[in-house]
Formats: sequence, C-alpha cells, structure tokens
Amino acid sequence: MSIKPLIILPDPILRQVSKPVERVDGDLRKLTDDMLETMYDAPGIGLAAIQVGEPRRLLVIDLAKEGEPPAPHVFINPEILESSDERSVYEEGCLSIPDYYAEVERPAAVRVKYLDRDGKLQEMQAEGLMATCLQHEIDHLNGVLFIDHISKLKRDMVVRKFKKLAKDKAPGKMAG
Ligand code: GNR
Ligand code: NI
Repeated sequence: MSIKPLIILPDPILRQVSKPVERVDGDLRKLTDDMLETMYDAPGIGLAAIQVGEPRRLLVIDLAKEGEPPAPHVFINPEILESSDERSVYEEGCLSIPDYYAEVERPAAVRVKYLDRDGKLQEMQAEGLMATCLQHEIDHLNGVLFIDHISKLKRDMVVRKFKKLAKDKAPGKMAG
C-alpha cells in the first residue's frame, strides 16, 4: 500500500471525466487500497480516484468517527438512480481544495447502484452525510467540484487564491 500525492486546484486533471472501470482485478484493488490509505492519511471521509490522478470511476468513503473501527466503503462505476426532492445543506470541504469550506445544498437522500470491491452489483439508499459525500465524490468522477455549487463570486475568489498559491510554489520561483 502507498500514500499517493493529491491533485490540487487549479490542476486541470480535476476537470477530466473519469472512464468506467472495465474489470475489478488486482490492479484495481491495489488502487483502491492506495486510495483508502491516502484518504486516512489526509485525513478525509471520501476520495475519488481522479484526486490521485487516476481517471477511473472509483471512489472510497469512510464515515467512521475517531475511536470507531474503520468502515471503508468502495464504490465502482456508481450511478445515482434517484434523488430526493428534499434538500439538505452541509458545510463541505475537499482534499483537492485544502482549507476551504462552504455550505452546499444537495438532495438529502440518493439511491445509488455500484459495484463493490468484489465486482458484485450493489444498491444503497443513502441519507445524511453519506448522501452528501456520495454526491460530492460522484461529482469528481464527472469533473465537477463542490465550488461549482456555490456562488460565482465565491468560486472565482477561491480559484484565484489557488492559482496564486500554485504560481508561488512553481519551480524556479524565488521567495519574496
Ligand atoms: O474529507 C472530506 N470531507 C467532506 C465533508 C463534507 C462533504 C464532503 C466531504 S468529501 C472530503 C474529501 C474529498 O475531497 N473527497 O473528494
Ligand atoms: Ni473532494
């Protein structure tokens, strides 16, 4: 297992649309394990493969709180079958947009179908934080970030800040 570097805004990789997973094999399970390790290290409650530079429709979620046993969930080729009319608002963050948080309104509940880590077809009815997190991660598979759901004014501000951070960190740039 290994911790992989995270892709950070404004890297255009985050805007790629990920491709369906064609087979659930050893290679995919290795990527899944690396993603879980990377997520736990960060730490985060979810991670999409594109956030470690792999444009595949694969995501992991673990909502267990500190002190609770780990509860890793693996979703391969997830599809939202149904979204509730009821909405809920959560303060979201993203490992690809470090230290930025904003409230996002989304459907409060979703029904998803997906393959599990054994390649077996599954369905889940999710609500609460699981519903929000699933939608946040499935957005990543489609090149969508949570800042796309906030006002353009706020989004432009955060994108500008991260562009400047990336530029200041670029190789060849001297301090000051
Ligand atoms: O760690 C994360 N926390 C979080 C909080 C509220 C809503 C969504 C998330 S997902 C995020 C990790 C991440 O960036 N996943 O793509
Ligand atoms: Ni994210």
